[in-house]
Amino acid sequence: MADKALVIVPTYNERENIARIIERTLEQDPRLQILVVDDGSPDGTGAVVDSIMADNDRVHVIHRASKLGLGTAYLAGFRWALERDFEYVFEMDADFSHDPGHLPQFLEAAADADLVLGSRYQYGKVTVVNWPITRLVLSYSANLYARAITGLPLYDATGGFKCFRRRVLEAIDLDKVKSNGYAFQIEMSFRAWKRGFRLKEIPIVFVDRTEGESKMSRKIVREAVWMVWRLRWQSITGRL
Ligand SMILES: Nc1nc2c(ncn2[C@@H]2O[C@H](COP(=O)(O)OP(=O)(O)OP(=O)(O)O)[C@@H](O)[C@H]2O)c(=O)[nH]1
Ligand SMILES: [Mg+2]
Repeated sequence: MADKALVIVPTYNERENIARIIERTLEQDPRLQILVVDDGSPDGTGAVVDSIMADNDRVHVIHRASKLGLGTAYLAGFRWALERDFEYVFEMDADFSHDPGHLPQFLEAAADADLVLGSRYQYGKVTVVNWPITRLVLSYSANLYARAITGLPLYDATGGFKCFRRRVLEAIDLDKVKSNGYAFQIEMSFRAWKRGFRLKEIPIVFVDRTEGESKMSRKIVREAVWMVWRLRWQSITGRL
């Protein structure tokens, strides 16, 4: 069979979403498998995954003891994928903001790209549904800012729906990746771009979550504000 693909889904209290997101993901393409990285969700998300796994060998889980953040969850997932024979490695949220229906478009785009990014702002067209205007303005400005400071040629650098070719994850020194929130997305793309990999954005429709609670925080936003300067500095001084 053709190259295997792994969709990594970090979860913290996503009990209402997790079973459906697994089902909707796997039905998109026979090459797809899913790895849930659950941080000991108090609502029992991890146990739901365990029971689904019991009779589906395309479903995998990493249980972590406590809420350690999105970035380290993905790093754990990347390492897990690299220890196995996956050619495509996805990042996707559990809350249906990222529609699994887009997964086949990513796979198609990845045929001639190294990192495919789902974009909410491609060519300046906003494809976000149901966000309060304040959140949209924050996210859009954060992207203008990130682009200005880092030079990353992306309309949407903070989005978290993306597909890495294996070679990109192999080339990046994962131990050096320090950010954990939205900055994590910028940092991974920046490192890929600086190593000369081909980045490609595809438009996605991003829908605000309807189930479960947001984990967005001021701390995550603050981290992104200074991290772009750190990346720029490291890049100039050759320490990236
Ligand atoms: N494992 C793990 N997953 C997390 C953590 N924080 C958030 N997540 C998951 O990461 C994904 C994105 O988090 P969200 O809370 O949706 O963040 P967001 O999309 O910026 O905000 P909302 O959509 O408004 O909730 C979801 O699947 C969360 O369950 C964490 O510390 N650990
Ligand atoms: Mg979300």
